[in-house]
Amino acid sequence: TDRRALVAVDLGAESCRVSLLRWSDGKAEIQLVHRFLNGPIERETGLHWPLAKIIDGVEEGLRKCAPLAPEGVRSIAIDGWAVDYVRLDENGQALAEPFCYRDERNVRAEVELHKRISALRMREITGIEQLPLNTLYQLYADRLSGTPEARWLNLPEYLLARWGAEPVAEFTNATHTQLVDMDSRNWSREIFREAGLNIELAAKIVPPGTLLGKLQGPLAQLPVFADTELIAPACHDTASAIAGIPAAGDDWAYISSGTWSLVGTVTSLPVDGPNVREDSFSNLGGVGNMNCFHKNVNGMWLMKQCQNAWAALGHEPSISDLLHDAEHEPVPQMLLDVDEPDLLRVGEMPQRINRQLVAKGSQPLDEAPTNAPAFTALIMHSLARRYAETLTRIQKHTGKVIRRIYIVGGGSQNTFLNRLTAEATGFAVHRGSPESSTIGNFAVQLATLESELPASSMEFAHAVREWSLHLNPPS
Ligand code: LFR
Repeated sequence: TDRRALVAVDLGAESCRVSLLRWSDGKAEIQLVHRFLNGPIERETGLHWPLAKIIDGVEEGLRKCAPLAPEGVRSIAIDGWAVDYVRLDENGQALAEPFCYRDERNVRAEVELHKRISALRMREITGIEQLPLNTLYQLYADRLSGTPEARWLNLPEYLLARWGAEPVAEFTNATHTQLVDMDSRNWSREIFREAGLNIELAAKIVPPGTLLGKLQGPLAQLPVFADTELIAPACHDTASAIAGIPAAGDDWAYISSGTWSLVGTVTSLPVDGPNVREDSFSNLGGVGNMNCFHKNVNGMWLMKQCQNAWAALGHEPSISDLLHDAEHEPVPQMLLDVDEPDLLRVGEMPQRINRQLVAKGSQPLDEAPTNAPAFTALIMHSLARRYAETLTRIQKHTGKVIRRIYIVGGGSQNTFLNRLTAEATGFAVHRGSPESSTIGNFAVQLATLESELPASSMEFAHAVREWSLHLNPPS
């Protein structure tokens, strides 16, 4: 067997990671090689991602892998947050920095687009939660602003293409664009047509676990990268994180906890019906044709935005200190609606939170940065309650009996929130890996490289699960 190393890149809204998997005595060992901070940047044209910085950071990570893997690198795969995309010129070069999905332009695009195609019809076709951040509304916003149409790729697929991969739209990531027909599992001609978008400019959809060609360019000059495959993992980080959960049975739900909290459960088929639509749950593509039935709930975004506001006033307590102090705060009287659109926006988070409290007839919190623990407690209690409500709805819609929750992603380290979540839901909380996206990314690479082709999607899902069991340290 080929015992060369593997590389997984995981792009996060707050930080990006490059990890290396090497073999030692037949066992895979994962090491975080490079991590760099990320975040949306306010430019004159709106809220963007620093594309050049992301590219440089990933390249630096890949270069750092070289001396650590003298045996050579067999493959590289990239996952990241969904929906954002890079527009390309004829040579496949980026035309501009991608917009960040939180840019305000999507709000108007959503209103305008629904004059042409109803939210209900869109829901029937795609089966997903209608969020203004979805790629569809962003492409429509481009249209409204007179931006010339161009070929586009979601960000992880763009980076793969940049380093030599065939340009594709990986299925799990494509489902989050709100442009995919959930029955045909392909681009929806109807939605493209009604939105006046050119379907020819979207890339071909491929399943997670597709070989996309060899690494090319200057990096491929390094001997360790001389014969390295580029692989599409589940390019949607959440689908990767779910693939990285080592659970058996059918009685578990997940919370993929990072900037967002994705609260849901895996099903074999999409879950639909009028109540599901009303509740606005998503059916998103999962690895091996599985369906990720979940809802976007706000997450560590609330904390990060508060921390930014306090830092601007010179107050920079660590997150662990904040959580520790928050545990000793009294239980808040009034909880937040964490998913109110105002709390998904950038900046002034303590003020936004207080505006909501006042609108609900409650007292605002003291905004002095020294009162950060009270804000932290309010956020944590409010998230836990929202998780519990969401999980109740999930059981109703799926008919499943949930007994356990796997919490994965960076937020899984938050023992205060985990405790509140256990209390609010009554379920056993299992702490999965904080790097579950990376584990799922590697598991898909291994299933792709090691399986006898052609594997059915069931076999593929099974192989990925076996690998994710192997990669998750037993708890
Ligand atoms: C998590 C995530 C969510 C998606 C949001 C925006 O990182 O990918 O699944 O809804 O970011 O892309």
